[in-house]
Amino acid sequence: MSPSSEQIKGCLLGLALGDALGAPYEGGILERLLWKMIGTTTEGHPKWTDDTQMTLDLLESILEVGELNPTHLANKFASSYRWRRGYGAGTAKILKRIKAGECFQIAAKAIYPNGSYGNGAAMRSSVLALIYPHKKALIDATKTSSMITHAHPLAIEGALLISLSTHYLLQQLSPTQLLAQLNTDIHQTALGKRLEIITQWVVASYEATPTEIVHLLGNGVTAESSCCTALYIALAHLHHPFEQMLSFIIQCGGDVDTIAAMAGALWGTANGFSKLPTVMIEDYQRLLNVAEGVERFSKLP
Ligand code: RVK
Ligand code: MG
Ligand code: MG
Repeated sequence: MSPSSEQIKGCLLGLALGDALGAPYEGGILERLLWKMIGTTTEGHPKWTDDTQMTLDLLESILEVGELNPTHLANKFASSYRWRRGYGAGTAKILKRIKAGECFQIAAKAIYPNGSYGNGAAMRSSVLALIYPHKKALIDATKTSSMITHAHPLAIEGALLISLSTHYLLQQLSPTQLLAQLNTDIHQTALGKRLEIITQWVVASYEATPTEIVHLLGNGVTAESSCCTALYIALAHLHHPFEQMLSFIIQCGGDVDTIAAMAGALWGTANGFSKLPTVMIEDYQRLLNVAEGVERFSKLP
């Protein structure tokens, strides 16, 4: 079944809101000072970062071509790159190499020989569940779109963890059912161990504190230290307001924009667009237009 308009807009706008509203709290004092200077549009709206930019690139590339074409997507990622969006250092180098003409297969392993294990593939993967309703196709698309910048197995499994979680939320699985499914989907030990912790907390209806979350799941820029964090926080806040989830993520600190983008996409998918806060952020209308494009695309025979 195709996702509803509420689910599509909820996922994309939830991601962008998490990113834009989380960005001022990301990183240390220097990052925050810089974002204070460059993180607002001329109309006074919060700007989003690389998380939303790469998600828009991914959707716009699929809508333009009619399918996921990794070469087209790699070029789109490269031409959208601007340092002001706060890209990870490795991804920035890869995108510059692609822009200079190197093929993405070589560029993706030019910085780290096994590829990046950052969370940059996971942060953009939730929306693939809106395009690919069948699990096998979703897994293939998640791997293909991740490999362009994040070839490391941990980054790819982090991306799968987020895209498959979105898939299960679209099917309205409960948190316990979702985690039971994910436990059979995820094979990387580092993520599997964290999934076990989340499952114990959810099954026992235990509300973990920010200190416990940071200590046991992480709040960093790697897929390993952020994907399970975002998933747990989203599941723990499914029946609470978006703003409450966001302030919890801010308390956890670290890579706030990306944890909020991933959790925001999951929360928005489960609760729908109408439940999101009505806060204006950069290019709000463009985000809605892309969501409408996805809705038309998902209804095509
Ligand atoms: C602040 C060694 C590796 C590695 C490997 C480390 C922005 C590097 C975005 C690298 C995202 C960092 C976030 C991030 C990440 C990765 N060996 N070290 N194989 N793989 N690292 O550059 O696109 O927020 O220190 O690929 O994943 O919003 O700089 O970036 O939240 O992890 O940065 O990995 O974005 P990158 P990314
Ligand atoms: Mg970012
Ligand atoms: Mg980030």
